[in-house]
Amino acid sequence: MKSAAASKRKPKATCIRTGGGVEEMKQAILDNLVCVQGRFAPVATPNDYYLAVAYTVRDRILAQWAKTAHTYYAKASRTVCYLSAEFLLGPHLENHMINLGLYEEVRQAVEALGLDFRTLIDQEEEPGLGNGGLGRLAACYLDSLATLNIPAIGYGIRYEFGIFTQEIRDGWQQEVPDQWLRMGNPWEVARPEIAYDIPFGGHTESGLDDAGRYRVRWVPERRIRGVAYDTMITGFASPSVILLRLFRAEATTSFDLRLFNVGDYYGAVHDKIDSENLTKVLYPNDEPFAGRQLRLMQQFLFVSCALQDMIRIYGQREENLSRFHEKYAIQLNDTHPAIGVAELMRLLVDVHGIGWDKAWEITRKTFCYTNHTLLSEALEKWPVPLFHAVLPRHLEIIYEINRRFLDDVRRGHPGDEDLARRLSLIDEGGERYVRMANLAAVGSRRINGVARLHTDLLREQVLNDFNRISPEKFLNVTNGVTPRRFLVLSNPALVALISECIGPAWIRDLSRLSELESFSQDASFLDRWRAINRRNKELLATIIRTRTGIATDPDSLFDVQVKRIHEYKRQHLNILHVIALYNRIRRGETGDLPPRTVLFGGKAAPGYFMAKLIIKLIHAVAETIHADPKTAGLLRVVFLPNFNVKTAHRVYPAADLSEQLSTAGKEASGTGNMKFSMNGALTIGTLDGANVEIREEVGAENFFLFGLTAAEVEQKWREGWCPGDAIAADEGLREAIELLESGVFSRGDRGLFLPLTRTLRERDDYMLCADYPSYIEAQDRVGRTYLRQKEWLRMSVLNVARVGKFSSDRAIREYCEKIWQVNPVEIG
Ligand code: F58
Repeated sequence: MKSAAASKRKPKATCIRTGGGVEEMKQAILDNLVCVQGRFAPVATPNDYYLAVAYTVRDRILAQWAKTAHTYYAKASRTVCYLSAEFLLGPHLENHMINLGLYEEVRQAVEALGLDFRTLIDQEEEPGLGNGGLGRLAACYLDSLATLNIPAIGYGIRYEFGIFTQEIRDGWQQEVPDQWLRMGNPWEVARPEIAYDIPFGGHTESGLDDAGRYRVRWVPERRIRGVAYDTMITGFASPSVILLRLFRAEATTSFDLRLFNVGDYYGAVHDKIDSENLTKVLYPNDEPFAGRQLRLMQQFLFVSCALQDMIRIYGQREENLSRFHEKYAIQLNDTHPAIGVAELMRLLVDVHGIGWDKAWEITRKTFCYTNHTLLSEALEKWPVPLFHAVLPRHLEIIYEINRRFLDDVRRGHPGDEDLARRLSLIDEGGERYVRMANLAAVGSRRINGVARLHTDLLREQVLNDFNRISPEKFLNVTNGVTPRRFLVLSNPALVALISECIGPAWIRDLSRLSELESFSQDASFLDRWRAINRRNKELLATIIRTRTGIATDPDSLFDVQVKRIHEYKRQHLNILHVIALYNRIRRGETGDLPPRTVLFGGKAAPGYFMAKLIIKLIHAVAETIHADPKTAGLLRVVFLPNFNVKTAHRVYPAADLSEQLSTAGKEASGTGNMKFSMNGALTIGTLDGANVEIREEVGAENFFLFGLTAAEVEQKWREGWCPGDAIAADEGLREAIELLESGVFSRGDRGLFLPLTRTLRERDDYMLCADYPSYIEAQDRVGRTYLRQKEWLRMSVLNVARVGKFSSDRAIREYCEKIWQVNPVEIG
């Protein structure tokens, strides 16, 4: 037997699965390479090593996840279920390293193995399971839920192909399938035992049950299985790890044995292939709404799986479902999961035998709904025949909800048939539609918009009638973004400087950035601030050069607009300014023009012709400008292809100017605007979405405002908006449009951009011509201010110091207090 002294001297046992030391992690990487991946070092590729590191980090997460799950189970905590058809997560590895506080250790372990850390990080394919703002917001909220120790789970769809990869050929967008799963996905755990058979189609039958109660039975035509895949979400410096549970469609039986036995092999596997198609691909349309059957089926599959999963978990502790709403707060991320209202009713009434009234009470107390758009063309409404073919029982339930709801409305507002018609869940003015926003509004306890202006407009316009009958349901929660990904991960040098000055507590409490204000006059601090921005621009310039071949000058003003391409976002207004600059350069009027690099990025919906033409326009203008020697050293225009989360990490920290140009009243919030400001870029923007609040926070003097207000836009429409007058009144605008029509930018082809110039001249739905003069004037102010570097830097620091409100932590706290009534839970 060893002596007590000897056993004390024994080094502490280390664990290569959970240990946080460099040596343990080095061992774990090599171990995973062989034992998990079946590779050996001499032939391992960078991707093999990336996977080995990912498994190493994942092990540490799983250990924490087990603790979190056990705590939530033991404490039976009230849980937030965030239902979203999209989660645009972005790459995981570095984010987890930061959150776990293991960044340096992992990096050292990787380097100790003789590997290049950056090469390895760059191997990761990002899960692009979203179109843009809405999906990215869901991902930011998961980060904050985990950081704040809120019991939560995200439910969504595991698309095999995420948002397409954008390639540019001859200036035109080409879509290439996104094969993010090609090399395997180390961040997910398949849960084949968590699977639900989801019915589709068929018909319903009704009758009395043994107890004499009226019951409806849905006899579906087919079933498709939804299988769970779990992705762990870590929080920053937090012990809790929450789950994103995504469902993948599979066939309920792999083979139709009847067909197989008669020798029809292909027929036998057809159903399998057909079923799996359901979650194959993310619909790449940001707007407008396209009523595709497959889309409705996708929505129902994940929502039904999610609700059945909640009922299963609830059933582990509770006997009957009468307190379901006490256990869960379900958030509908827009109307894509709104079918959940009818599905929960079906599960409660048809499957679990609860009476209608009690079921409706539970349902209404469970759901809350976030609206993300004011564009009427983007509102989801399904043709009744299509809806009936896919979900016949849900259509009956929706009719019944509607009948009772409209009875109430008529009792409260006798004689106001117009009101009842507008509130109805069914649009009956012509072809009949199911209105999903109305279903979500009726079935929810709270309804929120995503910025103050947006919520005000929701109440005044899109959901005005709901606001009339239930004003107490409405509230605003202005969006926020996670400072971990969009600052700590993307801009480490700035983060180091900030933490050196005010300590690191701001990362969990962004309002503390205000302590930076006192440094905004400190010359040596401003010098360091400038040097960091300059270095970030150099890095971006290298990326631009590699991807586009265009050389840009890091000393020029980096003027950036990155977001989905859409007419309402007005990338073409930006291009009109570029053309105006070009005209000035040609005339030699370059006096107060700082050198500029105008950078664009963003995808266009594949079927959106105008958006694709805007991408072509940007390329065409760039080509002409770059071919003219007069512009050398003064103006460069770049379209950075395939803007995604990974690229975003490089873009926001390198921007000087953030372009937020939407026509007032059109952009619900915007979140890119927050990411830019957080990294020290100044905003040129309209009073739209969250720009209003950003300007309020950073101070009007630190924001370049232009354009009509939402009320003025409305007023102009009422007065009869006529772009011709605005064009006639502004020489620069006339000149720019005429130049576009002259073929100068299209190798003499006068017709190429006519669809754009014609809409500007004839309709100008987004009022570019109305806002043009004030935009140009604001851009002139930008140029002049940029030449006064000291002033610019001071404004930049103040933007960062005052951006604290736009952390997703603040937003999630508001959801918890005002909407969900969910509290943090201590883990352990
Ligand atoms: C966006 N919506 C809003 N929708 O446009 C933006 O103002 C807001 O900041 C953001 O939501 C977060 O609240 C948006 O991104 C989509 O991408 C949908 C995807 C599914 C199809 C319909 C559009």
